[in-house]
Amino acid sequence: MNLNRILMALVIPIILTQCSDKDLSEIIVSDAIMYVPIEGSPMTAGYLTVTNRSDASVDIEGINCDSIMAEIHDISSTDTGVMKMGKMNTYSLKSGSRLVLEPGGKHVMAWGLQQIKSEYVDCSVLVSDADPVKFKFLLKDRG
Ligand SMILES: [Cu+2]
Repeated sequence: MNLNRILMALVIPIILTQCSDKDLSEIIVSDAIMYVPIEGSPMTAGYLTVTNRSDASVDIEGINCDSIMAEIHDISSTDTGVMKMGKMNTYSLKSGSRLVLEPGGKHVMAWGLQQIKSEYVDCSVLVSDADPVKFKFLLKDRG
């Protein structure tokens, strides 16, 4: 995982904000990268940061991508120390705080990327009682 962290640090952050009069335009997605799947693998992982610059808490409910299937996953360990992952429950993101998805922790799991030939994948973070926050994952090869 160390190599992944080094690669993450080298990626130029992509900050995509939406032009909107709503306060929730202050939900910012940054550093969104997704790894191209290893050959023969149906799935891959993506990482991003969601920052809440609005004055209110917001509930992050998940993710939706136009061309692939994706879920936000959380990691937990059982009593016997076995790591498990599953779909993240609704996450309350307080005003002024960040939700960081990074290797070894919460992450985006994606399926169906094999056919994608473009450099980016269009996705949205789903926020309760608000429009989805659109952003683009930059596709990266695993180094
Ligand atoms: Cu996962």
